[in-house]
Order: sequence, then C-alpha cells, then structure tokens
Amino acid sequence: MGDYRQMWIDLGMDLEKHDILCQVLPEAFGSVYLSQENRPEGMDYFNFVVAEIHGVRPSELIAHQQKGGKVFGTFCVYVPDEVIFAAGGIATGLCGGSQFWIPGGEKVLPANTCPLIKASVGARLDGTCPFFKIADMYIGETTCDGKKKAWEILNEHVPVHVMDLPQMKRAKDIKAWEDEIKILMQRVEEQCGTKITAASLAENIKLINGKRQALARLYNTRKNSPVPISGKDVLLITQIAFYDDPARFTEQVNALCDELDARIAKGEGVIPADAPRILITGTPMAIPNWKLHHVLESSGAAVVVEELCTGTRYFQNPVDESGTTIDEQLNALAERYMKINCACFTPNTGRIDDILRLVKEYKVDGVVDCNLQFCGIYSTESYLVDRALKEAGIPVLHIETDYSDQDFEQLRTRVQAFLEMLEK
Ligand code: BJ8
Repeated sequence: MGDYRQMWIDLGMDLEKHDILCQVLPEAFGSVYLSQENRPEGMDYFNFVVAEIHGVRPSELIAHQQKGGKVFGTFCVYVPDEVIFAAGGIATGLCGGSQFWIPGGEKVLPANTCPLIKASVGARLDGTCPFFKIADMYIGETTCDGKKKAWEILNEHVPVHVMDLPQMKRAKDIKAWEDEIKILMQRVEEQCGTKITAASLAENIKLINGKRQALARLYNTRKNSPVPISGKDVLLITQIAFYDDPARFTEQVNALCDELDARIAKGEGVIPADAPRILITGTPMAIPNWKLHHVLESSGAAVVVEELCTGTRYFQNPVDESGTTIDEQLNALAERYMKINCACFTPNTGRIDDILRLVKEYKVDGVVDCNLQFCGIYSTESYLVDRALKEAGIPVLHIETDYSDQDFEQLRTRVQAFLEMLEK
C-alpha cells in the first residue's frame, strides 16, 4: 500500500491499531486469493483496489469533499444510491466484515449482537477505518432490531439519517417507501446544497443500472461449466461494488467479462467441470469476510451463485428508466427496491422463489444456507428455506457462523461431508 499516513492522521484515526489491521489484511488476502491458480487477468484491478483499500478510494472521497462535495455511508441494499449521486454526493457502503472490529463493537453493544453490526460500530468507534471517518452522514434503515439501536449509538458520533423501511410489500408499503425516498432526497439535497432534477436523477439511475447490468453479465458467465471464474473472485468484486466509483467499476467488470467470454468460448475454467456446484444463500458477506467461499472452494466445490445482498439481491431488477418527472422516477425507485427479498419482510416468499429459480438457472447441486450468528430474522427464515429446498429435492447445508476463524476446521469438516454426499 502507498503511504497514506498523513491522510489517516488528518482523519483522526488510531494509527497504532490501524497498523495491526494493515498487517493482517494482506496476509489473509494472499492466502485466500493469491493462492488461486489461473485467475483471470481482469482480476488485477480488483486486487489493486483491495491492496489499496484504505488509501486510493478514501483519497478520492476526500478530494471530493475538498471540492465541497459530501460523502454518505450506507449499510443496506435498500438505500437508493441513485438519489445520493444525483445530488452530487457519493455513496459508499460501510458494513464491517472483519473480526478485527468486533471487540470495539462489544464495548457498547451486547455480545449477542450480530457480527456485522458489532464490526460496523467497532470500525467507527475504534477509528480504524477511513471510510467510517470520512462519511459526512450515515444512512441507516429500520431493517433489524440490532441495526435500529446501533444508529442511536452511531448518531452520537456522526449524523445518521434513518429510513423507515416498511416490512410488508403491499401497495401502501411501496408508497410508504417512495415517501421515505423523497425524505432522503430532501435530506441529501440539504447536505449537498444542491437540487436534484429529473435530468440528474435519470442520469444516475442509468449509472447505477449500468453497474447492475455489468454484475448480471458477470454472474451469467458462471452458468457455464467449467466456471470461468471462482466464486471467491466474484464475491470480492461484489464487495468492491459497494464502495468503488460506479462508472470505473462498471468498465472494469465489463472488461473482465470480455475475458471470461473468451474463456468460455475455449471451454477454459478455473475449477474442474465435475466439481459440485453450490449456491450460497443467507446474510450478507461484507469485505473482508471470505470465510465460507474459501472453505467451500478449497474443499473442491465451485460456488456458482450467491442469493445474498452481496450477490443477486444487490443487482437484479434494474430501475425502470422511462420516468421523466421526479415523481415517476421516485416511484420507479420504490418499485425496484421493494423487490429486494430481505428476511426483515413478512412474508418473504420472493426469496424462496428466487433460490429455487437460481438453483435451476445455475445448475446447482447443493445449497449452503449461511447466516451470521445472532441474526434472528435469517435464522428463523432458515426453516422455510430448508423445507422448500427439501421439497424440491435439493440438498441443503445450514451453517451459522461469525467472523472469527475459530470454527474454520469444524466448518471444513461439515462442508467436506456435504460435498461427499453431493458427489454420490
Ligand atoms: S436487505 S440482509 S443488507 S438488512 S445486520 S439483518 S445479518 S442481524 S445485514 Fe441486511 Fe439490508 Fe436485509 Fe440485506 Fe441480520 Fe445482522 Fe441485521 Fe443483517
């Protein structure tokens, strides 16, 4: 990584603690990622983004602020980035995916809080993540109870605007979400000192749709056998999608897809064609949470698709681009975002329909339903996921884990037994 010490000092970060993180991350990345063989050349860009994770993009965000721009940190795929970019702001995902931040979170949160929330709060309170320090405002949402309470704690350090997400999908709920997007729009306009116009919103709906299309193209390449790219690499790209510059990211993903198309034409892959094909469903995997993919793929499986917020939930369903007035556009945004299937909704049958559809489209042999510890909504929904998959005759393995490496060997044993069962 380049020398960004002065920038981190200016941000008021805890450099001593941060140095420890800077030592651990390259090691973890090297053993999980750089050990893979025959990776596409197009991964070089994404390797670079990770290697410079606390340097390059943070400096771009600071440069934006120096020109008077604002940065908004987000924690959920329901928050419409389009509105933030349309006001001239920059949206950046902030979910924490490292064990490193857990003790910091546990200083203010109960230990039986999900790791994603603990890590996110810890990253801010410990001062070891530049993204958390840079953001002028966080955008929270009323998805799960842990997050709702975490906003109150974070709000003591940085202004948090909370969007009230309805938890059913009736017409009145979609309308209510549209109203919430309108309120967000006003708040973002106030912060940025700009006015969103139908033209700026249309432009940014296109921009974010472009990112979705590129990701959809990338995922489509994985329908082939052998897969031209590992699940690990695709997970990394999806994680980077949350904070990279959207136009540059789209360009890089499309360039990678050109290379993957050429591989497919030659029948070239990264994992043998007879490897068991796995779909992962469950709670999101924020960077640098690569544990499950690593266990699966280093045990001989090919992860071919993720029904996750760091997966298909993030990019499927583009926003309708035909609206010409702000009201039409807000309605199109609400319609699109309310199609996301999060377990905080009741009922959430769309998620099960999606899993069954993806199993067919990606010719999946088995499903791993993996939830973060203490996530009540997803672990409760597991019962319904499990039943639907069993009824459809699809083998499923249920896993509950956290960010630590303590259960790594136990996970490996369970995953290997599952893969052996699929091979029979
Ligand atoms: S749309 S999944 S990103 S809320 S934080 S719910 S793991 S207990 S992240 Fe999420 Fe939006 Fe839904 Fe997706 Fe559970 Fe943890 Fe809550 Fe979590």
